[in-house]
Amino acid sequence: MNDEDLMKVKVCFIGDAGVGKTSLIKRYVLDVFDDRYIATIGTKVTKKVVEAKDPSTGEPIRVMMLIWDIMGQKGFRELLREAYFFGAHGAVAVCDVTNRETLEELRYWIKALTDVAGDVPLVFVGNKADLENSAVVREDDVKSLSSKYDAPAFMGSAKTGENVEALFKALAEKIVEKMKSA
Ligand SMILES: Nc1nc2c(ncn2[C@@H]2O[C@H](COP(=O)(O)OP(=O)(O)OP(=O)(O)O)[C@@H](O)[C@H]2O)c(=O)[nH]1
Ligand SMILES: [Mg+2]
Repeated sequence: MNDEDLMKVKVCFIGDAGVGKTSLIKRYVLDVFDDRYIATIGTKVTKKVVEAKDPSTGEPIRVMMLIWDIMGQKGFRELLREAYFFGAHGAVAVCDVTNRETLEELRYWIKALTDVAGDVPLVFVGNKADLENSAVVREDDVKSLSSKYDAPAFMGSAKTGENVEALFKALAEKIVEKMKSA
């Protein structure tokens, strides 16, 4: 199959500044990690073909993801939401497990997204799970929020790579499932 024939979907990474959105995308696309923090200004779009399984048939599927890495500075959320979220098919909601406020803030990120893009499939990630000693957000905390949106939740780490592939696959599958049922 040519790449031109692939289903193309727009996916947004949402969550506060510093939670690790850029790092998760870099781990997935380039398989690298950097300890330095360089805040994203505006947005950066990366393409990657995600290999997953059709949830209804079990057949392998390939989805071309246009991954929108969005700046987490809250001051820009309302200002830029139309530009960022228009036409999104799904989103990855990222919090930092060492910072409880970043989990609470996800409600507002999701509201901004769904106001523009509608009720699109979501996947939740409690990132920085490698920092066990300073973690204040537990898997159950992330799950209790994600269940309100009927979304899967993962504890993950851009640093170790834990669950990074899994979260992209899970989102691809949710998006395909939703498109088929529409
Ligand atoms: N220990 C650890 N550090 C991480 C992890 N993911 C990201 N970081 C660090 O957290 C900082 C912020 O990561 P970014 O990926 O730039 O965060 P962001 O969400 O893109 O931030 P904005 O672009 O400002 O919205 C960087 O110093 C990263 O190295 C992780 O899984 N574990
Ligand atoms: Mg960033």
